Amino acid sequence: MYIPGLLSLLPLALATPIILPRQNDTAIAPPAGNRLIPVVVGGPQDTFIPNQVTAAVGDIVQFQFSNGNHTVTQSGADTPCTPLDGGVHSGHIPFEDGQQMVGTFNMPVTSAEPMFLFCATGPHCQLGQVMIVNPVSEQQVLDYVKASQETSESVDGTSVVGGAAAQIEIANAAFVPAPPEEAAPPPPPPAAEEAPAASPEAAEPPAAEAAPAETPEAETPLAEAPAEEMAPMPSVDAVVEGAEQAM
Ligand SMILES: [Cu+2]
Repeated sequence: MYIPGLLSLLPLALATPIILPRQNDTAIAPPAGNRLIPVVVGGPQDTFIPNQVTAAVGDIVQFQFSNGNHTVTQSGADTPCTPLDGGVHSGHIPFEDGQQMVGTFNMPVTSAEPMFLFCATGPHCQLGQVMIVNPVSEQQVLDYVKASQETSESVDGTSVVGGAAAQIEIANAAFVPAPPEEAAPPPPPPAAEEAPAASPEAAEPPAAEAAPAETPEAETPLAEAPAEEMAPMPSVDAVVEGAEQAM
């Protein structure tokens, strides 16, 4: 009675494929549900980068907030730029010039279904600062961006839901911050309006004189010239101006 029962399992065991780990793979993806997926929020432009990610249940999307002041806020598929009831909201997380720590929002992925996210700051959503976790297609991302751009304004989120705010060192961030914004430029001198529009170009020293000096080097086969003795590379401007002189 025992043995026939065991034998009856044999066909099932033989039919089950045996998957051996492939140890020669150079890059072994971590198991699903165990990944930290970085997404950069803001920066020189009001964007999510990337604006679509594929995540398994249990993965954590780590939003890293670059320059500006942004949110990660969940909307419905058909209600762009408007918070979904009970949806994820990070609150507004700023990044200012010189900051050495980067604000993050770690969002555990709880569903493999598409998840629609936008930034609720000002007009950022209308500018296309939206993304989808687990989109069904690239077209769905395009459609969501376009639908967001067609809205007239965003609705802000309220309380922080669906993740945890934290910080990482900027050296470990997935982005390089935008260069510090310069102080407001000084007002133009009063006489500026009378100056011809072309005066800045005319005031530049002509670079054409440098071009003829390059000619002998250009005729020398590069391979024979030791690198130490080569003349410095002409600037792009000098090359362009030299070419213009030759025409
Ligand atoms: Cu934003």
